[in-house]
Amino acid sequence: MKTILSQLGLNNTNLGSSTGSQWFANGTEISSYTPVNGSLIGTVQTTSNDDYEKVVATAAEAFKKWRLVPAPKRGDIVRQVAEALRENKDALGRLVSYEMGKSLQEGLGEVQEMIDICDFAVGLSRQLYGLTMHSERPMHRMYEQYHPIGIVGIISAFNFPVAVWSWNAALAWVCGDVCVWKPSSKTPLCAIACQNIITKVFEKNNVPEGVSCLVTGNASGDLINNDKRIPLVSFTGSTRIGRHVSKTVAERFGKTILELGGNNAIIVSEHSDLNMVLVGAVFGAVGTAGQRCTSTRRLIVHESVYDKTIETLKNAYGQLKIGNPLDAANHVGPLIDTKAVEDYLKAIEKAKAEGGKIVVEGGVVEGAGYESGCYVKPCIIEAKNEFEIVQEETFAPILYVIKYSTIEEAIDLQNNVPQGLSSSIFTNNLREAELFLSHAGSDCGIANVNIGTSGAEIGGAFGGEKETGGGRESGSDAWKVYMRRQTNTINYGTELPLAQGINFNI
Ligand code: UN1
Repeated sequence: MKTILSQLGLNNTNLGSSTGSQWFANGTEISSYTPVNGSLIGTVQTTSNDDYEKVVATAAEAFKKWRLVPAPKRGDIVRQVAEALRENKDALGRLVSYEMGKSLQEGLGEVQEMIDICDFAVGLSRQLYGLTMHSERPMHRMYEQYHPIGIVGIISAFNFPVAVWSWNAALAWVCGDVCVWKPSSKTPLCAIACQNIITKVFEKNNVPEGVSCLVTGNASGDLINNDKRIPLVSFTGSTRIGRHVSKTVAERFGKTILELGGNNAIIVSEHSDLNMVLVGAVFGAVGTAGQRCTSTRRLIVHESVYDKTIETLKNAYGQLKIGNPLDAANHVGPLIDTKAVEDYLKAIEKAKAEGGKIVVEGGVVEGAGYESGCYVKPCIIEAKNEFEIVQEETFAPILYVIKYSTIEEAIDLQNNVPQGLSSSIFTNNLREAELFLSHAGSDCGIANVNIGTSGAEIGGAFGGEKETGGGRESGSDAWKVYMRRQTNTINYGTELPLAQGINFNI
């Protein structure tokens, strides 16, 4: 790990506020411990109010220059960011795995998502299309343009410590915006490593100081939320904090992109291919130790295949290896910290108290190799959808299994939670699949057929409805939120006819 940390420019003590080449350090210190073995990886000096001022003032100046760089040129720089990420994929993937605790495969996958979104953004930099419209008046032309919006505040979560930032930053940069990133205080080193990678590329291209900024420490989050100089805040995290971010930013008429909790379900139809269900459901429930927004939390199973599905799952869970996520033999790594372990244990107790039946026993794993106290057993509980605990998102590998009889009932159960991020159905029945995707089907931002709930590709817009917050990031036309839209009407005639046929004679 030592060589990896030095390759990524990380020391024992790191500065946590940056505008690019410049770093500031006047704040308090936070320590980053790995959940892998509980040891200290390094400390970070967080952002003081003064540091924050310097960062945002530099970002505001940088925006004035960056917005004038032609979009395809900005895209070319993002292309080089993708190259730098390719070179650092292994090191950064390992750091993600070590600091956050996800398996190395998933750590590498996360860096791949960063590369993919950069590639996407490069193409986008030659598009950013607006429409042209036909004017109702003679010798008039109408069209719309998308202009850069300004400073984008990005507040990201520990579970995807690098990818979610890149979804925002890569798009924002090609759109002509500058970014101020506040990463999770649980994974600050991943953020500093990214800033180091970016800075090298930006310096080489004489990108103005302040196009990519970093602030750390939880106080910085609220400074961003309240900052009128920041027209857009993209927040990923819990519904509870998201509600606060949403209100605070709305109060000053800022815009938000909210990616909040999920309570994602897979419907297992009697017409499904159970082998496929197995991979989708088990990866969905235990991947990233159940700490993805898209993790599978509920399995809604048709009564005719219920017992068989449970048996198959039990067998699969019996094979799962829990342990050091950097060891490729292990499937399940640790939770992020011991507080998350407490929440996991409480959720299991609550499910039992509400009448849940344990199918696969949970618990904390102890002994050699598990000294951090963060390793837990993925568990399965038979439950009812209306249980209070089933209605909540617990960021841990707990899978609730629920029985259904008709497809309409299954869709109702799937929709009947406060969150609306990801959903899926496993079926080979065309009618069921189409019903699930129809207006009367899943109410989520993501609805899949014969694919699990997690592992979305970057090409689609990512996000969800209801308490998930309604934001969309990543692919499709999610870029539009990072720009301000302007409608332009041009009169190239010699008369000034008014719209709506209004006569105004003077
Ligand atoms: C998240 O958990 O915040 O779809 C993002 C997925 C990943 C992204 C998850 N591509 O599971």
